[in-house]
Amino acid sequence: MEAMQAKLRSDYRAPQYTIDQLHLDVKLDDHATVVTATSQVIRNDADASQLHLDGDHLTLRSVAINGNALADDQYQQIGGGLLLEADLDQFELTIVTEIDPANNTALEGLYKSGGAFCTQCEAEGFRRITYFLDRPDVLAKYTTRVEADKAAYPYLLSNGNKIDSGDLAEGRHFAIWQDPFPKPSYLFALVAGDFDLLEDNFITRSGRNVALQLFVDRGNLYRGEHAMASLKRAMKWDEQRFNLEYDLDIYMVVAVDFFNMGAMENKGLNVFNSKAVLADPQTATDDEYHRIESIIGHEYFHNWTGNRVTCRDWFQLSLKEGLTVFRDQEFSSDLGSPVVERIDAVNMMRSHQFAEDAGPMAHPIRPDKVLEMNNFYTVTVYDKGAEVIRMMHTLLGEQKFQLGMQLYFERHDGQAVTCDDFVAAMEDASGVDLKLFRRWYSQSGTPVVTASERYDASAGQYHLTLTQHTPATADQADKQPLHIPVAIELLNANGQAITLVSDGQPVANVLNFTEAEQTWVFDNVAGPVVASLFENFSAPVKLQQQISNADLALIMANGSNDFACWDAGQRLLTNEILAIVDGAQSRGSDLLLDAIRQVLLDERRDPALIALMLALPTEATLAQQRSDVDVELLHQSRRQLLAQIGQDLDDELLARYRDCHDGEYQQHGQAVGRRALKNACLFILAIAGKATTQELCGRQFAEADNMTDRLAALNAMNQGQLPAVTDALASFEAQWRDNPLVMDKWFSQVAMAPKGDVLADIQVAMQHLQFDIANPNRVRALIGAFASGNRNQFHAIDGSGYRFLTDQLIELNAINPQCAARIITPLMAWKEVDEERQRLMKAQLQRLAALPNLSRDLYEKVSKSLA
Ligand code: 7MF
Ligand code: ZN
Repeated sequence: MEAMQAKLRSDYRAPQYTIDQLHLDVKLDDHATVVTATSQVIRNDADASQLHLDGDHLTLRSVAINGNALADDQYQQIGGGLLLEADLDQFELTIVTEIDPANNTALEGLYKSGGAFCTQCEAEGFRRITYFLDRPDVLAKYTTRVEADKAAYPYLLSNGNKIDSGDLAEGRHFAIWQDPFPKPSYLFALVAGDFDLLEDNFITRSGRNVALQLFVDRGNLYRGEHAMASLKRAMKWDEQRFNLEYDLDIYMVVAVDFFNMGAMENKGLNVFNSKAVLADPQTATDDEYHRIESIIGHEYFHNWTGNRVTCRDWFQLSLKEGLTVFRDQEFSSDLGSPVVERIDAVNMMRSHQFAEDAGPMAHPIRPDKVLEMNNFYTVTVYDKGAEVIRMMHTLLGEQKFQLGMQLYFERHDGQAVTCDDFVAAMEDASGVDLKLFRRWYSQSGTPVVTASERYDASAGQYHLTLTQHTPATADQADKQPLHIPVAIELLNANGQAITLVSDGQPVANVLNFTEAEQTWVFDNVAGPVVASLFENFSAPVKLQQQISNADLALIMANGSNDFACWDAGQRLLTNEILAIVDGAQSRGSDLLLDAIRQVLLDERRDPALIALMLALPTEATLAQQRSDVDVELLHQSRRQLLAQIGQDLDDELLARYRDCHDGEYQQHGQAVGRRALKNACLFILAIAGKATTQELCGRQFAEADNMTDRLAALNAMNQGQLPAVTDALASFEAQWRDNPLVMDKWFSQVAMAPKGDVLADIQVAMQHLQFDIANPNRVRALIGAFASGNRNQFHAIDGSGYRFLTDQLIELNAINPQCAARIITPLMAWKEVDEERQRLMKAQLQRLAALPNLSRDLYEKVSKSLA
């Protein structure tokens, strides 16, 4: 079947024809939108005589070259696309197609979201709007004329500047938009609807005035203030840190309710999932405030890293995504707490990316083989991609890295380029050799670095030997050594870092680890030291190091580097949980409890960091440490340790809780950190299940003046399964049943209840008026939260969790394949569990494989899982 053919990176060929100008005329109608596309086509390859255009779900009305309609034998419709006789060097191509936006439940191309028309074209959605060269290395200047009913769709938007608008007969109107920058089709956007408009402006560094417009559902203006303020911070930060200024006179952001992802960076007209824009203290948590700032930043930063310089082909996706995630991480870090940002990113890598590397979808950050491109918007391409950029930043330093960025834009502004072009710019601008480093782009898998240490007291020398080994992955058997930057500190008995000296010279604290095995010798070491390796997670690797729990506890409580303290704590907690799993320990050690007590009592430490230090490694992260781990035993052991911490340290936790329980709600860094610590304490106390906690949770739930505190109390009751949770859930539902975004939190609470009959509650929740399987936010909040956030129940030994997820996937497969493919991930991870569960999981994957209408999205994942 042609549609199921994978594409190879090595098969890239420059396009035989290109299109440098496109005029689109879109007459909007629910079921019969008519699109007239007039392209200026140029032949690049003199030998070519046939033009193949991509197309998908289109009804062709007519096709003409230079104004002459083509006869039936001058074109062919094949595999959704269009093949034309085109033995001309240059011509005008006019194609009229008809589409059905109201029945487009896949939410790709042009579709209806609530009452509005909107588009999503990345990666290959433009071909659902018209026949086109729908590939990122074809850059055209767009002019778009939009026409619709005026009363229902007062705003008609597209990329660039509005150059004309007016009224038409029969209550219709039109607007014409012109985008001066050539762009690939995936950056095209069109929106038509009735909105409230929040307006502001930004004066660029060079003094230009940029109009900022945020379009939201009517009645939600005040919920857009935070996104608007975030946008202005992002614009300023990009000028200051990256020397990059916005390039159009208008920047529009539209919030829509039906959206497959978080947001999209369309030139001058970002489209956002409403949950990534709307926030007020009553409905959004601190995490959501933070996430909105970071997504607004991410999409804005794409204007240079993605739009001005784009990808040559989709295998190069990390060129724009890894780099833009790195930039949004730096933005959050510069405006907030660097260590908190780093911990968030590392948690993401360890719990999701390492798991992806270990599973059937393993791929390098620049994949070699792709069946459905939508399946490669992954934590590997995004987050590991950002880690790879970060390693270059570590190796070059900020100054040379910025020289590299400058050279990258000098060379490639207005072009569609490759990851290799980016590395070459970094290399040429800095003089740092990145030849070996490039392997990070082609090799998948998580390297395991093993450290062995020796202290030579008589010579005052410390010897460090590192070996690296990357285990085979599903996609690649053979692995080679990588260029790994190892940030190191040597800590003395007091936990203080000593100066690094080698051969009598002070040396930098980043080691270049490039071979399978390497040894470093440090001089002037007066006594035994503990090596703190991969500080700030200087490389995305797993570390194996013999280090005693006593040393970990010492670093956790007294280390001078915040990240190292957190990391030591995570390692210590992991050791203790696994010791309980293995039956080597029946409870957490005094050493651990003392270290946590010290952290809890530390008045100088940032409360936000303490909150993170009190969070145990997730079951997903722990499961990777053991093969065939017993799901239930792991869950119970982790929970038991948490409950013990709550019981043994109840006074300290309660004191911290009270201390951080502020009066009036404020939305700024310090207040957010204090709420995080307060709620971390409450959570642990709730797991310990003391009667007094019940009251504490109940009071916080009832009296909270903000969603962070209210939801934290509800979540604590729910995870602790305190009796009051039933009433609290009912009262939450009664209060918020008309607000779908808030109801998503309720759906997730229902889905994540740690109890045996959770599926019955989920089935009831699916009947709720706000539940809609066609809305990806609802699906993720309920079904996704169950499969990925309630590991123990998803893996129930009767197979009910697997069956339930599969039932939903079968339905979603026909509605929205992309959404289905996003939530199948937990079902693919059968390697992590015991044989009986493996059998049950594979049986459900077989059920999916047997579907006659299995989508390409699911086919790729299911077939890889069963291979
Ligand atoms: C922050 O990358 C980090 C990642 C594609 C859609 C947004 O700008 C994007 C789009 C997916 C997955 C994650 C993100 C995005 C998409 C995203 C958003 C904010 N180009 Br799919
Ligand atoms: Zn992005």
